[in-house]
Amino acid sequence: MKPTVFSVFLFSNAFLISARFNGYRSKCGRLLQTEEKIVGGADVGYYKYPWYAVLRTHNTQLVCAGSLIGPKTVLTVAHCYKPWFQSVADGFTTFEEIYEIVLGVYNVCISEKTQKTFAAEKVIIHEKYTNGSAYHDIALIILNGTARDYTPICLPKPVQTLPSNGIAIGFGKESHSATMLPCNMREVQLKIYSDEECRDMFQKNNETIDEAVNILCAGDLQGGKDTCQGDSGGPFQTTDEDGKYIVTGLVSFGFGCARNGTLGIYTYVANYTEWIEEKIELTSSTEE
Ligand code: 4AZ
Repeated sequence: MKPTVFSVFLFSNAFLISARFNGYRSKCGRLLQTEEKIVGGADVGYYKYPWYAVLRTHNTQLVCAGSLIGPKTVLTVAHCYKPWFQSVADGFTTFEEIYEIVLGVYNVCISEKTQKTFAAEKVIIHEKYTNGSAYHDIALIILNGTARDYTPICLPKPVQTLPSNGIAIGFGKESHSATMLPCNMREVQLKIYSDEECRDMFQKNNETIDEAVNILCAGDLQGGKDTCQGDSGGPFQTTDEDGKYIVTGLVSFGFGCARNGTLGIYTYVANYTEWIEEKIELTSSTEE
């Protein structure tokens, strides 16, 4: 009996591995059209990034964002839930009830044919995130339906070689003082700074950072290029050697927006790849 059991086990394992390799997530990181636009704080021009998820409270405009990483999984930041921590603790609401999740968005002000709205079946906030903390700013949303029609963005490998630039996308404010959000998705190319430059930037802004390893600093020390309010949770993307898009960072916080001498702070996703995989596996066996 034993050899049979053993071979069945091997077979099922091999099957799982090949399903993983050929599955939905292996097609990650491809733009909808190959046409490329010039970046630098500009309208992306067309429905281009299929993994971008808009998080909005019911019947209001966009509040936060996320990235589709699996057929039912959206990656976002924990601080998008921060205003509701007390209401959830008091039993007035649940994290799941707060946002509706819209995929297929280029113009957030209209109802586009490509758009589809989901509800959250489950929200998983990083266990080490504490209300108001700058660290472990990461969360997962399990959707109430499958989003297989939308291409996910690729997750970084746990050990990632960083290029010198990345691209942030979103519907956030176009300046710190702006009162309106743009309708069309915008993108900006940002420089990636070293941990040392990042620590230095914190110090110069009279802040300290003890866990710089889990964050990434990107932007432009000269000012003028940054993410801002409304961009939170969205991806800071880099491309790999095949041109596939990777969610290298998550828009987390900053010192105002685009100010000279400041950089934007992004959750460094590579350090959470295992956390993400573990949560996805626990949530669903059909994720791939
Ligand atoms: C915000 O308020 C925010 N410049 C997000 C990102 C940055 C600043 C503020 C980075 O959600």
